[in-house]
Amino acid sequence: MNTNVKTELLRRMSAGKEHPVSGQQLADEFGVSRTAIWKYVKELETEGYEIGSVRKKGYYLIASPDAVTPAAIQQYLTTPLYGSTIRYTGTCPSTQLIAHDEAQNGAADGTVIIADEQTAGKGRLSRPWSSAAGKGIWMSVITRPALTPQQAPQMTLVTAVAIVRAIEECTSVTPSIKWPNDILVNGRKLTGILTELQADPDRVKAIILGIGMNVNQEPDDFPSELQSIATSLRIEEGQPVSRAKLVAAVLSYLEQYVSLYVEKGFAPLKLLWESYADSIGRRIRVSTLQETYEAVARGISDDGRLEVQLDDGTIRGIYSADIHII
Ligand code: BTX
Repeated sequence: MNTNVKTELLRRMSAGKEHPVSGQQLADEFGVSRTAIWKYVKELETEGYEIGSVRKKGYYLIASPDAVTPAAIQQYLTTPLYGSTIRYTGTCPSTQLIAHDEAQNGAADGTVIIADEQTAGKGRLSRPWSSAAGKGIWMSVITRPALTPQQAPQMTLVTAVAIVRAIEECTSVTPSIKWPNDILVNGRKLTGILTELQADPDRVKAIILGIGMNVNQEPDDFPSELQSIATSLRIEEGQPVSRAKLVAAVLSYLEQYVSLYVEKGFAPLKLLWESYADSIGRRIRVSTLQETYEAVARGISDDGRLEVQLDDGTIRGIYSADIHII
C-alpha cells in the first residue's frame, strides 16, 4: 500500500467541504490511477473515516475516528525521520516484542510500532502495563543514536521531556516527571516509559523506547487496582484528545531532543528535565532491589543518575530505583 498518497489524501481532505480534493488531480500528481485514489477513500471509510463528496469536485472529510493508523499519524508529522515508517497492529501482546524483532532485522532509525491494544503490555521489571483498546498510545520507537551503552539510560529522561512537551502542546494539562520514567498529573500516573537496549559492549545498536500514554480512558476504563493511582489526559482535560496528533507531537520532540543529546551531550536536556521534575529538593523514599532508605533528591548528574543526599550528608548517585516523595 502506498501510505504517502493515502496520507496526502487524508491531509488534504481535512480542508473541509469548501475545498474538496479532486481524485483526478491527486492521481495525476502522484502518478497513480483514479481507481487507486477511490480505493484509498474506501479504505479510509472502513477505518472509520466519514467522507463526503461534491459532484465533479472531489472528496472532503466529515469526521475522523480516533485512530493511530499510519495515515492518521503521518498527516500531522513534520519530522524527517521518526515515524516515516510506522507499523500498526490492531492488537498484539506487546509492541516491545515486535520492536525487538524488527530492530534485529535492521529496521531503520525512527521506526514506530504502534498498537490499538496490547494484551500483555509490560513495564519495568516485567510489571504489567494496562493497555486498553482504543484508549491510549501504546508504541515502541526504534532509535539508533550514535551513543555508547553508558549513555543509554539518559534516553529515558530525554523521552520523558519530549512527552511532556508534546502533552503541553496538544492539551492544557501540565504534567510533571517522576524520576526516572513516570509522567504524573496531580500525583497520578499518566505515562510510563520502558527503555530497552540492543548493544555490543562498546556500541549501541538500537534503543527501543516503549511509551505507554493514557489518553482517552474514563475512570472506569482502568482496572480497579489502578483507579486510584492512574489518570488519563481525557480525565484531566475534561474532553477527548486526538491520539494521532499527540503521537506526531511526541515523535517530533523526540527526534529533536535525541539529536540534541547526541550532538551537544546531556547538559541542555538535563536543565529541561529538572524544570519538569517533581522530586528535586524534596525528601524521598528510595527503593532498590537491595534496600530502601530516605534521602533528599538534589538533581540529576550528567550521566543521568539521580543524586540524593542521605541524612548523614553522604551523596549517592542512583541509576535505577523506585522513588516516592514523602
Ligand atoms: P513501570 O514499571 O514504571 O510501571 C508499571 C506499574 O504501573 C504497574 O505495576 C502498575 O502499578 C502501574 N500501571 C500499569 N498500567 C498502567 C497504566 N495504564 N496507567 C498507569 N499506571 C499503570 C512503566 O513501567 C513503563 C510502561 C511502558 C509501557 C509501554 S506501552 C508500549 C510498550 N509496549 C510494552 O509492552 N510496554 C511499553
